[in-house]
Amino acid sequence: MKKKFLATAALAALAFSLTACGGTNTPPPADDSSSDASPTAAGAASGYSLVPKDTNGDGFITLGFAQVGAESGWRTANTQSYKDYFVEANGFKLVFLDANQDADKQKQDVRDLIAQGVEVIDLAPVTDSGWEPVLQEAKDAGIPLIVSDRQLSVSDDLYLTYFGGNMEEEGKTAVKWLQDYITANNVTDPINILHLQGTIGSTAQKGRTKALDDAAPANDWNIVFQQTGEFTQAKGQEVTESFLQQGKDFNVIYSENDDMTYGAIDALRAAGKDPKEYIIISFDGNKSAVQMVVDGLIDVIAECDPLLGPQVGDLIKKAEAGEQIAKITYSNESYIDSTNAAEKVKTAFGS
Ligand code: GZL
Repeated sequence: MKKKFLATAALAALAFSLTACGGTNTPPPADDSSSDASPTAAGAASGYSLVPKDTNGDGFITLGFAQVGAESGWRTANTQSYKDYFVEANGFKLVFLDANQDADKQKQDVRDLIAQGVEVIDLAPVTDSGWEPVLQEAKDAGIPLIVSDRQLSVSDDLYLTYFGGNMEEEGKTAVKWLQDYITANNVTDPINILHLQGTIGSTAQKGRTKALDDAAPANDWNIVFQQTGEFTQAKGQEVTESFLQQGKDFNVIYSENDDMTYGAIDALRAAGKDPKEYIIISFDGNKSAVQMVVDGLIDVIAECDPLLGPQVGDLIKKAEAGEQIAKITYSNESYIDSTNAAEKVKTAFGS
C-alpha cells in the first residue's frame, strides 16, 4: 500500500476483482479478440465493397502501411510486427511510410501510397480528424483501406475494417482498478491525480482521457494537472517536472502510455521523491514497464497489444477469399498488476 495514502490496512490486490473489457473478473484468453456484433461481408453491407487482391499479378498483395511514427516502445513493437509479417513468404510485399507523428504529413503519405498503386492500405492514424477526403481518394482509386491501432470517426463506407485496441475500455479498466484499490484499502485521503495525456486528438488519448474525465467527478477525484506528454518519455519527464515545480499535492499518476510513465518516474526521482509513494497507472505493457510492476514502481498497466501485423494479415486474407469480416475487431486486452506481473513479464512485448 502506498505511503501517500491514509487508510486502514486491508488486503488490496487479492480483494481486487476487475470487470474489464468483457465484464469478467479474470482476463479473457489471449486469443479472444472481440468483434463488432454485426459482421458484414467484406464491407458490402456497409456500402464498402473493395477487397484486397493481387491486381498486378505478381503473386503478392502489396500493403502500403502509413505508420504514426516511432514515438514509443509500443510503436517500435507495432512496426516490427508488420515488418516481420508482411513478407513474401506470407504472400505480401510491404511499402512502409513513417509520419513522424505529423498528421498532415501522414495524409500526404496515404496519397503517396495511392499514387504508388499499392493493393491495400493500412492506416494507423496520428489523429482522428480530417481523413474523409483522403479515404475517399483511396476508395475512388479502387484501393481497399484498413484502419488499425487507432479508430477514425468516419462513415463505414470509407474503410474496409478496423482492428486494434478499444481505448475507452482500456481507460475504464484503469479507472476500475483505481476504484477497487481505494475501496480495498479503505483510502480516506483525497485523490489528487496528475494526468499525462497522449497525443491530443488521437483516439488513444481521447478514449483513455474520456474514461478518467467521466470517472473523476463520479468518484470525487481531483485532476490537479492534465497535459499532453505526446506519448514520449522525454516530454513526459518535461511535463512532470514543470508540474512538480508548482508544489501541488498529488498521490496518483494516470499516464496514457509507458514511455510517459518512465519520464514521470525519472522526474520524481530527480526531484528527490520516491515513485513508490504514489499510485502509478500506465498503459501499453512494455516488458520494462511490466518489470516495474513486479518491482512495485508501477501499480497497474492497462494492456494495449501492439503485435497487430499477423492479425491484420489474417483479416486481409479472409477478405481476399470473400469471407465476411467484422467492421470493427478489438484486440483482446486486460490489465497487469501485482497479482499477475511476474507471469506476464515473461511474455511481455518489446524491451
Ligand atoms: C495505442 C497506440 C498508442 C500507444 C502509445 O493503440 O496508438 O500510441 O498507447 C503509442 O504508446 O505511442
